[in-house]
Amino acid sequence: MASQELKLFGAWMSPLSGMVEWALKLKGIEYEYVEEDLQNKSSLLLQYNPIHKKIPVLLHRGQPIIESAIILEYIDETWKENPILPQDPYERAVARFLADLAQKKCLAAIWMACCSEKEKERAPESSAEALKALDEEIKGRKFFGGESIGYLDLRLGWLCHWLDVFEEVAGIKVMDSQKYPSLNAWIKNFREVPIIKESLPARTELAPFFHELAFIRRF
Ligand SMILES: N[C@@H](CCC(=O)N[C@@H](CS)C(=O)NCC(=O)O)C(=O)O
Repeated sequence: MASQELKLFGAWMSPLSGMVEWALKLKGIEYEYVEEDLQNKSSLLLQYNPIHKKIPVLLHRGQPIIESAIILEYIDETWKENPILPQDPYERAVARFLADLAQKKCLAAIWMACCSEKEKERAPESSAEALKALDEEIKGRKFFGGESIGYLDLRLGWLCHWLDVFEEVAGIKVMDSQKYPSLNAWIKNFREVPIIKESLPARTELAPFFHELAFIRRF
């Protein structure tokens, strides 16, 4: 496909635009990447996502698709090669549930803890429920998708690189490798997948960026 038919508006530090890129690469789809400055959003981003004004936005044949989880499903439905979502409806439901649980109970909680002293106490307990469920789910498997990465692996991509940065920024620890050994093994396996490994932003750039962003949000 000609790349002008498919454009991704993303940002280098975002695990969500990273996730969309991983999905496109896994499927071998050509696309044009447009880096957004989130402090000074382009008129195109505001035009394509006027409600949330956020990345990622996928533009396919001039039509914008918004919300990273919806984009992931759109990609899977549009390009059938290397399926991302489980074929079984029950497995699909479980994968969607766990991805949302982790995002709401862990990612959102740790980010709030980065920005507010009060939230620091709440984040470990809130995260524990989600991390335990994921640890149970991945037990005995290399990836959530089986032998290769799939929907839940992609949706949990932030766990393998960003969680540790947010823990540093918040000054708390929620990921305990003793408590969640299977999930911890998954993090190592996932990071080793070439498409993921090659694309992870440098931690030396990610950490200062989120330290500064959290500092601004605190005031
Ligand atoms: N629910 C949205 C969240 C998107 C989101 O929060 N994007 C962030 C970057 S990771 C953003 O664009 N932030 C800019 C802003 O909030 O102004 C999704 O999953 O796509």
